[in-house]
Amino acid sequence: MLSDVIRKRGPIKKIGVLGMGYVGIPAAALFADVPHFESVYGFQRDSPSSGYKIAMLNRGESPLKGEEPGLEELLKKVARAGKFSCTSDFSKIRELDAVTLSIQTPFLNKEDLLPDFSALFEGIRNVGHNLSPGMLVVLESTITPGTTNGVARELLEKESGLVAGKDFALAHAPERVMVGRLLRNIREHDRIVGGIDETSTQRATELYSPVLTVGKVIPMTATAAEVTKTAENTFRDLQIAAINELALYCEAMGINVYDVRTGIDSLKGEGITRAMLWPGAGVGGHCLTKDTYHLERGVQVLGKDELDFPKGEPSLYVLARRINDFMPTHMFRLTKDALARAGTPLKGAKIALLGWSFLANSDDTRNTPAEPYRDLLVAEGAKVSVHDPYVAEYPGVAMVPFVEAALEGADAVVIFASHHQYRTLDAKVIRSLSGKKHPAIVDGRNLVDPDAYIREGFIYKGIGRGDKNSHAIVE
Ligand code: SAJ
Repeated sequence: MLSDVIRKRGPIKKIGVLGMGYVGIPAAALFADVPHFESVYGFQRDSPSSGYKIAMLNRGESPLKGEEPGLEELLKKVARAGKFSCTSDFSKIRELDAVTLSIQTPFLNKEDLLPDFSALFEGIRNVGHNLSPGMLVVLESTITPGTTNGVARELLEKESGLVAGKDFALAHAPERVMVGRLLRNIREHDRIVGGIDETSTQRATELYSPVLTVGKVIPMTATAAEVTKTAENTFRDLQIAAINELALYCEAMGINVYDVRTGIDSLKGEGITRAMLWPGAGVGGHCLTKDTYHLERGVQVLGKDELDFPKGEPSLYVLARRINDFMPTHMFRLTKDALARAGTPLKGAKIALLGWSFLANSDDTRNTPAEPYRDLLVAEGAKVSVHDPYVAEYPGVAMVPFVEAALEGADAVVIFASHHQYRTLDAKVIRSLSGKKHPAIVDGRNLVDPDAYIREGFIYKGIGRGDKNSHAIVE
């Protein structure tokens, strides 16, 4: 019986975390900070692109560049205390009681719903190869429903020769972190814990409970945990698509979506929530841009003969993805229209693109909506100069270190991320840097006051600002 094997092994003391990224690094540091956990290994492949993290982490330094309150201090503390170290030697997994995997699970092809599990499978094989009886394996990555009990279990059993649920415990405990608040999210969000059986759920609960301050463990089956995670991101994406569509409607009807949003949001009380999110220039990141497809694939694989759904109708969730993926194109059209009002052709126009990362105040550029937007401009012969206080370089993109350099001679200034550095942008200063009679300002995050720019002779365009987008030009 697995419970006997685990009882013989005793309480969890030594832990390993595979994948030193936005999820794995804070998770490992928090495990290492638990007094009754003896030691934590962070496992990182010593690859040309990310091997540098190993030495940094062993010095107690965080390789994450965005603002992460408390992470640097905690890493220094646990590294100096000798409770946390980073290695590329996966054979050390043999010494451990529990291993978690926080490895990226992008999609190869969204149309065919084909996920790219190559990195995750490599991690699972490394664990399987070094698995011993009584160990706990937890998948934290967001995965297609059915993966834990399916291919992950098979791979571990094949590599180890052991049997899940009999010789070792296996669970899915999806991460729920957002860049900029990694430690707080792990401590304060409730933790979904889904074992392949009751004993696995209990063992995983033993691992996560000590890290939680406000949050509590919510136990369920492994597949329910996979659906919970993919669905919560799918629903968020759907909420964003709903307000983005409303923003497009408001532009067409000549009204301000933010007035409407305030109105709808005022319906409170009686348990009524009208959780309105915010329209914008697009949805990026590693999560909302793909988790819908994990859910879609899950129902196709697990529920293929059971699903009762209106014939020929598209998935609401996939439609939401398409609406959110359309927003960078809409930003392109707003830019083109604004320049046309100034009589400036796109070909040869200088565009200052402010904010390359997908989220405000972060360095995370995964699936940034700014990229498809920039590509559309470049295809039309525009010259795009990109500034982001958190992103110094990006393959194939001309990043400039100072915002003034991007604004110099700009025909249009376009806001894609609402970094707090941009909150103090001044219309007069930008006008003089641009040197144009009627520069354009295209606001993808409702960051600027339209009137302050219109007064200075700018041509203003904003997502959802139908009330301003056809304003009279001030000469
Ligand atoms: N966005 C909008 N409007 C909004 C909110 C976000 O346009 O009202 C855009 C953002 O600009 C960004 C994208 O959507 O480009 C994603 O933003 P996000 O705030 O959802 O950030 P993520 O993707 O890092 O975080 C989500 C969160 N999921 C949910 O809240 C259900 C987080 O809790 C998850 O841990 C994370 O995905 C993940 O790792 O799965």
